[in-house]
Amino acid sequence: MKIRAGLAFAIFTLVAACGEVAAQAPATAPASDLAAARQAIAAAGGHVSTGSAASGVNAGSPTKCNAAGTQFVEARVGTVTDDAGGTWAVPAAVHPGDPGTDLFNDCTGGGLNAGYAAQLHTVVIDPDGVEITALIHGDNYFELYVNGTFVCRDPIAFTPFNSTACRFKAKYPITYALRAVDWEEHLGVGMEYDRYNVGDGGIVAHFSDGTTTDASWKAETFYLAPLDNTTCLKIGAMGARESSACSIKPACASSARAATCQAVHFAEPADWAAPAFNDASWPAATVYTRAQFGPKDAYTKLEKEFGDARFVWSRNIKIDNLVLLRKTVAAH
Ligand SMILES: [Ca+2]
Ligand SMILES: [Ca+2]
Ligand SMILES: [Ca+2]
Repeated sequence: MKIRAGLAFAIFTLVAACGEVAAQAPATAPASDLAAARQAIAAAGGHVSTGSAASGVNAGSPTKCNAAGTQFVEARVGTVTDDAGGTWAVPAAVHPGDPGTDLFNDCTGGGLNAGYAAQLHTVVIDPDGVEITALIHGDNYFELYVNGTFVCRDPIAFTPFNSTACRFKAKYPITYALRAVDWEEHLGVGMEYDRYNVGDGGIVAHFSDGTTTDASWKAETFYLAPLDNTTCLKIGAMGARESSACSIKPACASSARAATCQAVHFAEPADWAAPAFNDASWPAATVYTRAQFGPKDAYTKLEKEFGDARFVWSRNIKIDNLVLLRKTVAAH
């Protein structure tokens, strides 16, 4: 989500690679390649920032867990400025709405919530529609929109991993839209933990009308980081973002060089979740294997409920950090 700011100039800081054991040489590219990549990204509506946000604010998530022993990291949202002076919430601004019903929450809940079905409430989108329950597990954060209307959001945007159920009433054709975020601790450069790990994303969802996440969904990325530079990002003929060539271990991914990491931002279309939104230019969702996704208890303890729903994301599960996914179901 783009917030307008006054004109500013990004300062590119070169950080000396001293004191790092087995450090990689900083990735470089010919100036003409760098300029061409910037031009292609700008033509597609993309913006580039360098380095991390100075600070962040809580992202509507817990500030601590009740139980000790959980892998808790507070979810915070920061702001970075791109090289044209625009500002961006990183990794993403969050919707302030309903956090749904816990399926699994070992932070502020008691772990597996076997009685979730009795605790659901219905978000009425179309009064003459059908009642559908969604089960969703995202690494790390999701928002669900149905027929353009917000239904629920993930109550824990970072860690520990959790899963959520939401119920709604909607009329076919139904447009399902998931806003998914791989959260980060080093805001603006796509990394987590003291070791500056390049985190990965992924989401799996099962709807009680039989709809599940799979390769029939569309998925496009809106925030990519960390990048040594932007030459790895290819822009397709219709503006689709292809980041498969972007290294999942960029040379800037360390405490010593994180200030040189770059990120690419695209504004989320205001109507992206609406049935009428044209997603023809969006690529198909990429399905990831169980080994690639590495599901935790929040999924594995509910594996039967998730059925044959697949783990999906856009084309780079590490570098693509804010992914919008859509699928329209004609009728049932
Ligand atoms: Ca979560
Ligand atoms: Ca993650
Ligand atoms: Ca990531």
